[in-house]
Amino acid sequence: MPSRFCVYGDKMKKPIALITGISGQTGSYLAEHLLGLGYEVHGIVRRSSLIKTDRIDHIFDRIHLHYGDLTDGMNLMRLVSEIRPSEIYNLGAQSHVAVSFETPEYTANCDGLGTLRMLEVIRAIDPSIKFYQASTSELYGYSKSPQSETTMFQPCSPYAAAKLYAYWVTENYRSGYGLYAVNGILFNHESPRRGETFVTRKVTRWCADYQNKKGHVTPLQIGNVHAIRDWADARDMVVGIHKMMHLDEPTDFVLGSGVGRTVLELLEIATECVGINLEWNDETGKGIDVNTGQLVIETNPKYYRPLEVNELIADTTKAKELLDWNPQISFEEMIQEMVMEDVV
Ligand code: NDP
Ligand code: GDR
Repeated sequence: MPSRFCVYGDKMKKPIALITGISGQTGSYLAEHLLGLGYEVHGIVRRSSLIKTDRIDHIFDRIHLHYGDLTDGMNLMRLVSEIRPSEIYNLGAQSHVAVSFETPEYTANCDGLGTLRMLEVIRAIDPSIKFYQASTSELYGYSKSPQSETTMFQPCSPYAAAKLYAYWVTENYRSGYGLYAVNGILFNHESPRRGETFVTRKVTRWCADYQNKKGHVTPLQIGNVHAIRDWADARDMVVGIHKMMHLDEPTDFVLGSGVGRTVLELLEIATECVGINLEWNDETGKGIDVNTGQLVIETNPKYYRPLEVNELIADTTKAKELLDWNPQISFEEMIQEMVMEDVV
């Protein structure tokens, strides 16, 4: 059996990328994209009692995995000094907004201080290493949409506050120490590899279950159906992420589809894929299938958050102009693919 983990010393003269969060949704697509561009790809994975490398198992013999953690500064220092990457993509994070209300201190440590640790490691070891920070539209919080690189930040979760700290230290190390460090301010992005507790995948998995069990399922439990999000595809995003790392001057970019949709629209489009004709009643917080009269969706306060971001829609003018970046995969195609992924 080949080892999933790296023995050092197999350096080649090609760009070397280190990805934190390589086992996550976007990190896995980024690893594929960079391999396709001829990179030597390294990734940091956390030790866990169960192996969680499903998203990268198909490329594990082409990448180099290292045990590590963004909360462990000495570990990051050792890994970067041994791997000597030319580019670091910092995608590792406690990435769930609702969970950040339950684990705020850990979220701050991983998402906020973790970024600072990596920047300090670059400053100490080799300031020519380029750095990408996975910033987020959650930074905008209550600010009016559409949001661009110049829109005011008003974070309203421990996750967003931690990411705001990470955003600013990335900017500070760029302007203060001259690092090539960029913030990709990405709006929501999804795919068949999306984590199962984010709303798109939760909905598409339920739809697939409905199809697999011929409608014999309990109603989907949902939170705020009126939130508006800009959902793009993770595979389009990784193209833009890489482009941001190859400009004459480092600068921050917003990436998104530019279209806002409510969670209710997501529900309508996803349920239609499995033949449900959804009729939503806002007063009761329930949705029925008009074709059969079956109760298919109901609101559950368990999924409300202490604070909610109402409307996030990307203004991607800068990315279109300077990166020539245009997403290719439509929302409808993506949702259809996500539903079909779980249909057996
Ligand atoms: P995922 O939750 O799918 O992946 C997160 C990754 O981070 C996983 O590989 C996870 O490993 C790893 N990780 C978690 N904690 C640590 C830690 N302490 N040390 C090292 N690694 C850790 O997220 P996405 O792929 O969707 O997102 C990637 C990044 O982009 C995140 O930083 C997220 O906050 C940000 N982002 C995401 C957006 C989206 O819509 N997807 C939009 C904007 C920003 P493990 O498997 O062990 O948990
Ligand atoms: P978000 O994604 O918080 O935008 O963060 P999520 O899919 O969790 O929520 C999107 C919206 O849907 C509403 N919602 C529900 N959400 C979940 N998870 N479960 C439900 O049952 C449910 N019902 C309604 C939420 O309230 C919210 O308004 C994602 C993450 O990937 C972050 O890491 C990233 O920074 C941002 O996107 C941009």
